[in-house]
Amino acid sequence: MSLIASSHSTLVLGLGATGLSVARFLTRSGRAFAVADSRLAPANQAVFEAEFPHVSLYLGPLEADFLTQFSQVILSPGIAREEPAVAAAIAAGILVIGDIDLFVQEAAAPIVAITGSNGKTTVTTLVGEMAKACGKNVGVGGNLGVPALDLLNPSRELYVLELSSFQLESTRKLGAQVACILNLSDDHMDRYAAVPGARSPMQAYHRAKQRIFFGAKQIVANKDDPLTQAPLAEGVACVQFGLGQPDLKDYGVLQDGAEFYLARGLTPLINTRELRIRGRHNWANALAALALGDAVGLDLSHMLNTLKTFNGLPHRCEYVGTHQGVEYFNDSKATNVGATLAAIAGMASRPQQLVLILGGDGKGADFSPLRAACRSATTDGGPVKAVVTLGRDGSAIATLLRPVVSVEEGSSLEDVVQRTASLATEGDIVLLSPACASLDMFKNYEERGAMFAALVAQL
Ligand code: UMA
Ligand code: ADP
Repeated sequence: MSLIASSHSTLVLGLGATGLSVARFLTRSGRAFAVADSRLAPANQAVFEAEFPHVSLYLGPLEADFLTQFSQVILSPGIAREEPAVAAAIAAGILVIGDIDLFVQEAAAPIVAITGSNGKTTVTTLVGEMAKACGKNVGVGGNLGVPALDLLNPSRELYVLELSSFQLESTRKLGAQVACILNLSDDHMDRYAAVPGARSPMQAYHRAKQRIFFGAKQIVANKDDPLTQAPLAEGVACVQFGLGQPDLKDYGVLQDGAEFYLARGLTPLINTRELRIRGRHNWANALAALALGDAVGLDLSHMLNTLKTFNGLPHRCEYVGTHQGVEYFNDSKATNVGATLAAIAGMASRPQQLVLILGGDGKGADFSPLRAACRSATTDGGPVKAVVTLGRDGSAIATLLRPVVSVEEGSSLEDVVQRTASLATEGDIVLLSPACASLDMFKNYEERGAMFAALVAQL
């Protein structure tokens, strides 16, 4: 990659959804820039060339000598700061920031900032729906849906952003009105394997997530997960949520006989039976949404109405059909172990036994917590009747689980669905909750989930 036109001082690095949104933003702002991508033929090349015919595009392996010719680099989240050419540019004093930094400089309305290993999209969508129910002009996006810069509009009254650790790594000072890490468990350990100065990949991942608190005016933290607490919360209002009985002004769960209520302090707010989204992890998500909404002044009764009507999102413990008395659920968005543990716990509260589909690209995760969750219904009084594995890390998961539960290894998703149909009997549940990313076999988790639903429909 060599620099042909050296008149640019800003380089947009990466031509994905983020890169395009940055290019649009810089064009609107009248600022010159060039674009680069390490791939020789990125998928968005044609879109880019049609929309920005006069902007230079450099394709091919990244080189430090090239990056250091710019005064600032706007880095896409899919490229790590540890990538050698990027690390060299940072070491050489080049300003390397992300799209969220540009967003913050421009956004005039308060920001609700949400991160975590699981539940981000659910909580972000919920808070967005709550704000809409209150009549607010709200921009909802970030790591989900519309990239942050494409949400910018002077008429906005509120922004609700889902932020990934990849985005937060390159964000200097977010300054959110309220910021929250919902929970923290192993994810993206392959990306965080080699971060200089970190004791472990998990510590590097945690540090990236904690950047969400920089400049926050209020914090919402998960009482049940110490890693979600802000390190320097002094002088910053902090409200907690959790699944236990809440302290005054915090959010939690009150039990009255067989009934459970989401509550603030001693005040019950809503019976959990009134929620459409299922599972105790979704009680936690609803509590987080209430706390975040309250922090930006949303009206309680509108927020509670939203909880009563919000049906949840596709690919998250989504019911997709029944065949011969067996219910099939698509939780393809469970791309890490923590999400699968929550799905098993949620489903295990029902009397049915589970036939579980696991496997894909584990992103370097430790699968061992799955062993305790996958106790056999036949020999151990556990919730799982059988496991069928799939994909790159399927065999590793099969080897781990064989001592505790019956396991079969599938060769394709078609084969896996056929096997689950033979293993499950009337009254059982088949749950696709892979604990892995899909990218070894599918375009994305949506394609995996849609294919699963289609195969179930064909049974
Ligand atoms: N890539 C290259 N070379 C480049 C640039 C990118 O090989 O020069 C590769 C990356 O390694 C990655 C892919 O291209 O495999 C996409 O990277 P990107 O940074 O261009 O991604 P975008 O299309 O801009 O999408 C990103 C988020 N993707 C990632 O962080 C990987 C999207 O989240 C997000 O919706 C979008 O910005 C808008 O904000 C997706 C995601 O998977 C859904 N996020 C991860 C997650 O949720 O776990 C973090
Ligand atoms: P994210 O955007 O963080 O990936 P989603 O709301 O899309 O979160 O949910 C992703 C997966 O995590 C789904 O499989 C869902 O069932 C599960 N999940 C949702 N909320 C939680 C939670 N609070 N704790 C654990 N798992 C969760």
